[in-house]
Amino acid sequence: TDSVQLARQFEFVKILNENPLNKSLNLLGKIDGQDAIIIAEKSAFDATPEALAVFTAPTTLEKIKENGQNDIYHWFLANFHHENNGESRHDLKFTLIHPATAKHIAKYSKQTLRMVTETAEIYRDHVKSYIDAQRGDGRINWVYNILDKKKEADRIIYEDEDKETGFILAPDLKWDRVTMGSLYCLAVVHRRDIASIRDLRKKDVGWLKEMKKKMLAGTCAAYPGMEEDKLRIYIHYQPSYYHFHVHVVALDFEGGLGQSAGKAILLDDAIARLEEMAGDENAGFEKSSFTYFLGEESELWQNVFAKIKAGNNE
Ligand code: M7G
Repeated sequence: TDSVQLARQFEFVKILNENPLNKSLNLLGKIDGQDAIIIAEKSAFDATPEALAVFTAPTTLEKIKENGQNDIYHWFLANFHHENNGESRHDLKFTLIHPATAKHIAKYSKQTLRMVTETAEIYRDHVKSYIDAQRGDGRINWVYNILDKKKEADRIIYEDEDKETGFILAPDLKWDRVTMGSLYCLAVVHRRDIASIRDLRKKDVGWLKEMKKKMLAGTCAAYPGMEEDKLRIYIHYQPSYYHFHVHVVALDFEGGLGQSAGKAILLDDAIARLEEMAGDENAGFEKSSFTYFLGEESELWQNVFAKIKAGNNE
């Protein structure tokens, strides 16, 4: 068609924008001496045999390169379509969880989300015991592997070794460690007595502020070109893993639900809330309400909030 002819005449001038999460690319070019723009987007996965071949056909395994491993988690870079792409560029990143638990299967399944408010009473009567149980069953072994330097030790970006106030900063498994626009690192604290934001108290403000400063400085030192005010630092409530950790992510990166209201809380906002809180240094988030979303497949929804909702509707 005429349109195809037109597209074929596109002469590339420069990249206007690129987005690693949407896999989109905006290009400026010329056709017949006039400016032209191409807005390109990689198509979504489909479930055809060809699309799934890289995971189902062992013969394609040689194209897969390990990019990290910790406990039951293995992450890889791979070339999907282009045989001739060589080592230069991967076009697929994937994580393997094995053996996966029922909780993993629930977390990664498509599901309806529900907004809930966790009052201090609901936390005390239902959620706290759930969180305590999560900490016991090996689900955070991967965190202890990082803290004990049994895994990922070679990729630590920064460490504050203080056992009370220190932490280890390392790339998150979500990140390919190459694409600056999707920079994603994780700080895990050395102390093991904080399961979530619920356990933070006014007396923690000092080290939390220091931690934030060191996370910013450590990330920028490790990745030249990165600047402190191009980073977003937040925690999750609810998190998937109940050992206190903080996310540091490129501001450009559009991280979907993990960055949305109802899940992500800026570390600075958490600190400010603590500072403004009435009470002595032992006052903390125990008395607060938190509003967030849950998937219907999650235990918290099924065992706590769905029942509360059913009770309210009786
Ligand atoms: P979260 O807020 O507990 O859960 O964050 P989320 O997955 O719902 O965001 C845990 C973070 O740790 C996530 O960003 C994960 O990608 C990351 N992560 C999980 N595991 C199992 C590993 C790991 O073994 N190594 C590293 N480096 N990061 C991990």
